[in-house]
Amino acid sequence: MQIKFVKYPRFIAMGEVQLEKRFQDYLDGENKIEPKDWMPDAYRKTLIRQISQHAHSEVVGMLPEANWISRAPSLRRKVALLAKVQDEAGHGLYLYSAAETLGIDRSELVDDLLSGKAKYSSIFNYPTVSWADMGAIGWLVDGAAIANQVMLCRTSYGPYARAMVRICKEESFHQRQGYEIMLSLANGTAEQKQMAQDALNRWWWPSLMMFGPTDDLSPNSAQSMKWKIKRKSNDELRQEFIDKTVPQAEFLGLTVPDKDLKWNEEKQGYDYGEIDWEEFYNVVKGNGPCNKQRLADRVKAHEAGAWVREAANAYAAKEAKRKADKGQAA
Ligand code: BYC
Repeated sequence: MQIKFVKYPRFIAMGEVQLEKRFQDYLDGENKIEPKDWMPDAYRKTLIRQISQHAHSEVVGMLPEANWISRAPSLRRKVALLAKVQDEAGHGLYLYSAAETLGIDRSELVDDLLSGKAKYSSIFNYPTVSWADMGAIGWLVDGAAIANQVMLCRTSYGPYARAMVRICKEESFHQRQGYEIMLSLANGTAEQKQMAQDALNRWWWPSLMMFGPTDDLSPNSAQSMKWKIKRKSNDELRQEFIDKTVPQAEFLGLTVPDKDLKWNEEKQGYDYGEIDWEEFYNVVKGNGPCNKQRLADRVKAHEAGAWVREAANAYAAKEAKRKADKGQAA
């Protein structure tokens, strides 16, 4: 039998410690937490932090690719890239909605992004300098995103898990879209192949950084794993991504830019070189190559969209009044 874990009325008399124990037992029984269920404050805060950072990443993630929509080399490529970028806007919206079920207002989350207070994925602070970067982003960045997000389909918070199922389906198309661009370039002229190699050289290490710091230096991981928000650790996911992606690079005839990359028969996985964590923390702190530009672009887009928000609010107020007047008349 499933125990529905609500604080009231059954558990209202319980102390915080008892509630937390019941909460953990409930999670250990592989049950999902839903918005109206009781949850520790720290669980709520962790989810708001992670889901909103994820939403911001999707929204900022549109910028490096949007740069190439008007320069895609064919109508087919343009349509696919446009659809991908639109999907990312949609992912941002599902995720902001999931965060709102935890009792926070979307405008507060957006303000935190625009003021530079909130984090978003480090990967989107790198420039997209050639068409091959669209291939590398789809293949590597969306590939890394899938590795991370498939486990989030089983995360313990219901609205986040359900949003992730939908997002992952779309991410698979994004990854194929990117890999297909890489395949065409790798099988094209020597110059095109070189473009693909150059993109791999620049995106490989930042893609590995997407998984976050190593497990021993990840302050949030232990608790998030206990609460089953995260199902696999940063290092586990990074390893899975490398093991899946290296053969794909070989198939393309491209070289992964890591002289220490080597198959390890015993662990049945690749050993890889040291990640430049100084670069990672520098980017996360706001000093990456494009941080300032990305935020300025988001602020500009938000200001330009003010009239849409105002119109939607005016319409909602008008509808509410109409319903209230109708109710009074009845
Ligand atoms: N960049 O204790 P840790 C996409 C922060 S969007 C920046 O391991 P946690 C896509 C971390 O937030 C991809 N910051 O944290 C979109 C924490 O700081 P705070 C985004 C990072 O949360 C468009 C601190 O470092 N995916 O797929 O347990 C086009 C310590 O880290 C990063 C998601 O957001 C980073 N790379 O684990 C294409 C997935 N890494 O908050 C593609 C959901 C770490 O304590 N998020 N930090 O100040 C997660 O799964 C987890 O939040 C992370 C980090 C694995 C990212």
